[in-house]
Amino acid sequence: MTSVKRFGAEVADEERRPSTIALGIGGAGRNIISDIEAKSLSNIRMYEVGTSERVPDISFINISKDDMRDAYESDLSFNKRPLTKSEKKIKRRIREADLFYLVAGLGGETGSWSTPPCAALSSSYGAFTVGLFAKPFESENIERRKFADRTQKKLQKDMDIAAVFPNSKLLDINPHLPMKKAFGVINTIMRLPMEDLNGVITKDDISDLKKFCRDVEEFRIGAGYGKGRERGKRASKEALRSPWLEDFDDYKTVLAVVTSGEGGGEIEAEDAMEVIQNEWPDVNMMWGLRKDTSIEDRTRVTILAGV
Ligand SMILES: Nc1nc2c(ncn2[C@@H]2O[C@H](COP(=O)(O)OP(=O)(O)OP(=O)(O)O)[C@@H](O)[C@H]2O)c(=O)[nH]1
Ligand SMILES: [Mg+2]
Repeated sequence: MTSVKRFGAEVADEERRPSTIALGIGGAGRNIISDIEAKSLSNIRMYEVGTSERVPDISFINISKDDMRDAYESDLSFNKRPLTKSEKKIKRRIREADLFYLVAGLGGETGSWSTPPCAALSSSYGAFTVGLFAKPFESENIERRKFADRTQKKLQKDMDIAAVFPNSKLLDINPHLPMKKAFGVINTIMRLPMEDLNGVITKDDISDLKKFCRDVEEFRIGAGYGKGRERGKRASKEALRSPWLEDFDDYKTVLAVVTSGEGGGEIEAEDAMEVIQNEWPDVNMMWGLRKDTSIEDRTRVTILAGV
C-alpha cells in the first residue's frame, strides 16, 4: 500500500517554525549560500564555512583544512574523539537548531573534509539534517569524482536527506553554457529545497519527516513551473522532466512542495500530486503547500525523489 500524506502549514507563528541554520561549505557551498536570492531567506541563519583565502560575503566561520582533514580521516566517531580546533569553532559559532542545511560541492578538499563533521554535529543535536550536494562534472578528474562518492557514503549515517545534483546534467540543459552561468543555473535550483521546505515545514513535522526519509539513500530533485489552465499539472509535468531525476526510475519516496502564486491553491496542488502519482504509482508521498506571490500567477512544484 502506498501512502500520500500532507505535512506543514501555509501560515504558522514564528515559534512553530523550526529554527534553521544553513552552512555553505567550501567553494561551491559558499557560492550557493552567499547568492543574493539565498540572502533573502530571512528565516534561515546562514554561514559560509571555509578558509580565509576567499573573502566572505556573509557570516563566516574560518576553518583550517588540516583540522578538517584530520577529522575526516579519524577512525573514531565524532562523539568519541577530541574535536579539532576548527570543529570546536564551528560548534561554538552555531547554536543548536531544529533543521540544518549543509550545502557543498563534493570532491573538493574543503567541502568534502568539512561536511561529514558538520553533519555529525547536526545529527548530535537530533536536528533534521538536509544535504544539498553538487557532484563534479564527468569531465573532472577521476580521483575527484571518487572522493565525492566516498564522502557521500561517509555522510550517509548522519543525513536525513542527501540530495545530490550531478553537475554534468547541466550540459543536457545547454551544452554551450559557460561554466559561471551554468553554476548560476544549478545553484538557483539547489536553493529551492531550502526556500520551499522552509515556507511550509513546522516543528511538529520533523519527527514524521525523519521517519519518512529513513531508508532513502539518495534524493534527486525536479522542479517546474506551470501557468494558465491546469497550472498545477503543468508544473508537475515539467518537474518530472528535470534532468536531475533521469538516472533512476525506481523512486520509492517523494517529498513535494507546491508553491502557489496569485490565485492558485488547493486545487492546483491536488492536480499536481495526481500527476506524480500517475507517473510513479508505487511511491509514498508527503507533500505541502505554500503561498508565494513573488512567482506571480504561476505554480511551482519542487520534488525531492528518493531511491
Ligand atoms: N553546482 C556548483 N558546483 C560547483 C560550484 N563551484 C564548484 N563546484 C563543483 O564542486 C566541486 C568541488 O569544488 P569546490 O567547492 O570549489 O571545492 P572546495 O570545497 O572549495 O575544495 P578546495 O578548493 O579543494 O579546498 C567541483 O568539483 C565542482 O564540480 C558552484 O558554484 N556550483
Ligand atoms: Mg575551494
